Amino acid sequence: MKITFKTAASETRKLFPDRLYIFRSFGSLLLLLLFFLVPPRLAFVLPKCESKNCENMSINLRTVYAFAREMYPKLSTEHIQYGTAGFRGKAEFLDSVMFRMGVLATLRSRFRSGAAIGVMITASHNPEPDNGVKLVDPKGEMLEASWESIATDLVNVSDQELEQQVAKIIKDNNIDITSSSIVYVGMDNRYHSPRLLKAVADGVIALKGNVREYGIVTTPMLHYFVVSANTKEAYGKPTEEGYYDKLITAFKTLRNDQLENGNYKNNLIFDGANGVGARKMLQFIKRMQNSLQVTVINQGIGQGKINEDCGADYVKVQQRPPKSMPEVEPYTRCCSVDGDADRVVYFFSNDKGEFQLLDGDRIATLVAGYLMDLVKKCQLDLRLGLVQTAYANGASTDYIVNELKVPVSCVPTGVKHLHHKALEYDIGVYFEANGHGTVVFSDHAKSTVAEAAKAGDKPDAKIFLKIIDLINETVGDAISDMLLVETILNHKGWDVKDWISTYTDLPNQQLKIKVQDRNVIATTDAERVCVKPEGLQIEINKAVSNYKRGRAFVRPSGTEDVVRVYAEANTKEDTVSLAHEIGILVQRLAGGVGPELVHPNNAHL
Ligand code: 16G
Ligand code: MG
Repeated sequence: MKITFKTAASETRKLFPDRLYIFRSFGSLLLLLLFFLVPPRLAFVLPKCESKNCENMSINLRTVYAFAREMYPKLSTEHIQYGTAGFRGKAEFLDSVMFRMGVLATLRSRFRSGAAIGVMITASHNPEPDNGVKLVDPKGEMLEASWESIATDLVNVSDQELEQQVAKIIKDNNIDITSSSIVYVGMDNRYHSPRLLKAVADGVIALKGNVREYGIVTTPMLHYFVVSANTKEAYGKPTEEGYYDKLITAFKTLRNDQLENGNYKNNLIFDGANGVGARKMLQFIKRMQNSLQVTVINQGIGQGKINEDCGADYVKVQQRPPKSMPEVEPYTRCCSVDGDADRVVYFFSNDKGEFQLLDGDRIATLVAGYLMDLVKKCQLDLRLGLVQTAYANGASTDYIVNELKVPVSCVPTGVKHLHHKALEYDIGVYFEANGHGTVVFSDHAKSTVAEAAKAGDKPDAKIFLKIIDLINETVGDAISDMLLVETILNHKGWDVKDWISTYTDLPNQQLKIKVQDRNVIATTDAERVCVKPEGLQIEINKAVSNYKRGRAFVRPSGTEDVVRVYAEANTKEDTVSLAHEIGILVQRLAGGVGPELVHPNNAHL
């Protein structure tokens, strides 16, 4: 078997000309030598390889331990868990985690008969000192749930136990360790990402796997590469240029020569969160030849830190514009993406200077309404459904049910739950309120649309086909979603005023409550009902019943050590009071720590 170890993309080199990198490559060479010299302890030798893509070889698991001990020792004994966003934490403790995830991705690739597996190094919307890692399965989905616990066990064993643990994974999953494998690795633009990428690559090498490094890319780009490779390029070319080409060709065709239409103006402010999204947007601009006029702010050049006072999470949670906003006319369309560009939200200021948010729910309703129209215009027999989480604003759900008349379902937080549910429809639109989402089309839907387009008598079917091309189905993709929103607004001749007037959001508020152990909270019914601790839901119901259009729920966070509270009601004042009441209930009944919550109206007392 060939061992390929491509160097990181030149972009990365330019940005991070660090000697450590060279030193570490040298270190890897030494360890590779060791690979062949150490006496085998746990060696898997298969006399004959069934696969065409591999040669007779032995894998010496001692190498995994040797790499770990010499280069990626485990520095922390704190137990960490593979959650909705993979592993996340302070970058200085992640080297050993990354190395082990390189090992695991190789095993996973072999388990999935040599299909490409992705490893993305990013901490998304977290602050700059954090980093993280998540694995991408062959069809572009998040790592299968049963392997999340395998990943958790693998990163938590000591260096001494590592060799044994890897052997256990191989045995338990009946993995042909000599078969071919390929791991695709990408990273965001945090300064520690290249170091961590090297650790992942070394994990792959320790098992004689193949690795392809994509350098600095957005999370959705990496998903796209994985799916493109595994579909033998039916989805697209698994290169950065292939990605731009696919989206831009579809976007330009859909726009045609009509750059402005009705109230739609061809200008957009794009907040790149000082992350990789800004960098890639600049690449898009170069290639789009003004079919969309974009001004990129928070480009990540100079002092700006990733996600600091900017980006989709900041704009959504703080309900205010990001830093570095230029003076713009009221109602100018603006959007913000997060640090790894898999979320997007829109916003603008009205003529009173008030901030207005168009979040994931708004994008979902815009997209679902538009696709529903296309289905009707083309007279296609396709089932369209929309998937939301409990965080979706009640007004958006009412609008979907009563106005759009689209079936809607609610699932627990986390992309994998939404994605999974969306696959049940011919056309599944899914979005979290935080701007994370996309559309998935069944094979049946794609072939139905393609046939209609071929028939030639339905111009809308041709548009529909290009819309499918414009969407990155593999996962929420901020840039693809943004191009889709721009296309729909352009086709409808809408500005932000038209868009926001479709329905009126209910005021809503979120709180974070610190408790001794957030796992004392257990929920059911897509996190809308709390079943533990006993009695809490009864109290929540009582509180909610006092507020007109009141709704509230509590859930343990999957990414932070807190319990999250969500409340909405008819007025801002009611929402604040309801959120406060629920927060107090959590503190009292679920082991709150720290001082009791103060009602904002009494904060000055
Ligand atoms: C992760 C999820 C995101 C979810 C968020 C909730 C993925 C790829 N990301 O970032 O979808 O909204 O967690 O965080 O699934 P929380 O559990 O801390 O509220
Ligand atoms: Mg993200």
